[in-house]
Amino acid sequence: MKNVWIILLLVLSISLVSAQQKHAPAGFDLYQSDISHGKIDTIFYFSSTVEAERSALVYLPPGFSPKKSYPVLYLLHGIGGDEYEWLKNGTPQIILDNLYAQGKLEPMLVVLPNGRAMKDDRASGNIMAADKIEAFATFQRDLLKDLIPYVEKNYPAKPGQINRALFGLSMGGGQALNFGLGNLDTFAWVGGFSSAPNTRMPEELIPNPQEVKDKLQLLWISCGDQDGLIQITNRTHDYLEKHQVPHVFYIEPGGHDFNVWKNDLYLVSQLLFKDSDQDHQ
Ligand code: FER
Repeated sequence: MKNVWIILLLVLSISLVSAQQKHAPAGFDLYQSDISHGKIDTIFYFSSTVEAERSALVYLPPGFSPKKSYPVLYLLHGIGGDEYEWLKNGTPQIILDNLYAQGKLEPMLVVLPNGRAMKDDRASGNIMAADKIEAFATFQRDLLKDLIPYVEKNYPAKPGQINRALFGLSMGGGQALNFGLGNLDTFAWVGGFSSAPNTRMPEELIPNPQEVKDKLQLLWISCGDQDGLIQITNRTHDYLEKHQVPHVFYIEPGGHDFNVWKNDLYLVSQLLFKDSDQDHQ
């Protein structure tokens, strides 16, 4: 009988340690041929915002069935990227396939949009040009009025705020925080990875802390400890802490690159669309 208790205690302590693990294990982003794989669609939607046809990618989970319905994660790219950036450099399809194989994810659709809402939305020429930066702000309207309605009409997406997540890296992190916190009736799961200077100042971003507390399931802000933009994540965190808004604040080893963002996706994806119990930091 004593042995049973010792074994139980051991199992409990191991699971507690692994629950606190804050870094993806080796191999999390390596393709495995012997598991089920998701599928990537390219979609074309008419944007009334840009007055042009625009493209985005949709990753469907392994075992996807049009007879089921799924919550949706919108995952945004950075200033030098487009709808292919995550796929090429972050391999979300591999990271998520591996997590699905381990039963660690709630099945979801992942939409990879182009967050530069203008006619020429390629990351060419001067990516810092004023009109291109402006297009990252314009994308809010495209996302809300054009892309989300297209996705929800053409895919078996579960409707409602509770079934929409908005995350992004750098410029996309700023977009996710600005648009997500500015539209609390549309998104319930919001976060920025290494968010860029397009992130609104905290007082503007969260004018009503109580509403964020009431409406969000998850608010995540993370950044690499060697990232020159860390001050933006820190200032957001300081404000959230001051106003006692629950959020995950995660400073991890690394710079402004996909080593950090892949790890963020690995961690965040496991929290989405599940009962949340946010860290109070
Ligand atoms: C800036 C520095 C970085 C800026 C944007 C970025 C708009 C974005 C970086 C990225 O998306 O990786 O001053 O201003």
